[in-house]
Amino acid sequence: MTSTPSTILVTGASVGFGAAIVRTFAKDGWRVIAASRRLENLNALRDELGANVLPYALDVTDPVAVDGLLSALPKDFAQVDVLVNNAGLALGLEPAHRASLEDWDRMIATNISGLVHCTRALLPGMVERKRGHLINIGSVAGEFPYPGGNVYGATKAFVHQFGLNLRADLLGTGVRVTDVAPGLSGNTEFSKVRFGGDEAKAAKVYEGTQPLQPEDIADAVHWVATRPPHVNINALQMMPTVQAFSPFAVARETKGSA
Ligand code: NDP
Ligand code: 8X3
Repeated sequence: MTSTPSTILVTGASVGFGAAIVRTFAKDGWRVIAASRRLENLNALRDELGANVLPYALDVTDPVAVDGLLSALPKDFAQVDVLVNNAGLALGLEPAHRASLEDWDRMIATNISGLVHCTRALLPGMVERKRGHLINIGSVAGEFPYPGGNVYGATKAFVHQFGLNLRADLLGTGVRVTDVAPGLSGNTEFSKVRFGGDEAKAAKVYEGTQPLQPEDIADAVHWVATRPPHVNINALQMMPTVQAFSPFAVARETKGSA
């Protein structure tokens, strides 16, 4: 752990990566604000880990709720050193011309606007204290396109570029920014959410693989957060060993077709 007890705020803390990140930092003695919509899950984390975990009901798509976040925090938790912008989701895997516009809007509202609003709310305090770290959960989907990844992948490309642009703005402030970009990861609700609650379809995504686990991502987040203050990890991309890249796809006319 770093020299003084530090405070971390994790969005999307109720399950998956977020809950694992809460566990890792709480066990390392940090004060942890665990934020997401499902308060009962966050309360269970507090019961499991102790009073250094503060459950906080938050919908990142609600700008008023995000704006009120800082002033609502108790004094002990109000100086946030690390913000992990983890709340996010993918909806659907349809090609762009058949995808739901409503799904697209919700991904943009959560993965982009939610992340931007949380960042804007906490950044001034970090700059004032000359101490802070924004850790954004991107994805390999932000760099590598795949069929059906359309808006989801584009939101994660935004996460990556926003982080780099923040670094340009924050030069000289001491505030760090990192994009942690995982690939195929199991034991979360990600695919269940993507497929509208269809557990069987979600399970197929991981069949016969050994995907990354939430603890692997929590470990990476902890590592980037505990580098010495003069070290900024710009991006950390990770995949399970069973995942790699495909060749370019080429559409060919069959002989005889016009
Ligand atoms: P999960 O579905 O397991 O967790 C998503 C979390 O986000 C939940 O805690 C959920 O909590 C929260 N959340 C969703 N919408 C909102 C909202 N409007 N306001 C606040 N919290 C919200 O997914 P993962 O843990 O797998 O994913 C976490 C992040 O990692 C996401 O950004 C995802 O895109 C990214 N990612 C996932 C990968 C994977 O393969 N699993 C790989 C690469 C990146 P609640 O419902 O309680 O609000
Ligand atoms: C999640 C990984 O490959 O399902 O960001 O888009 S993927």
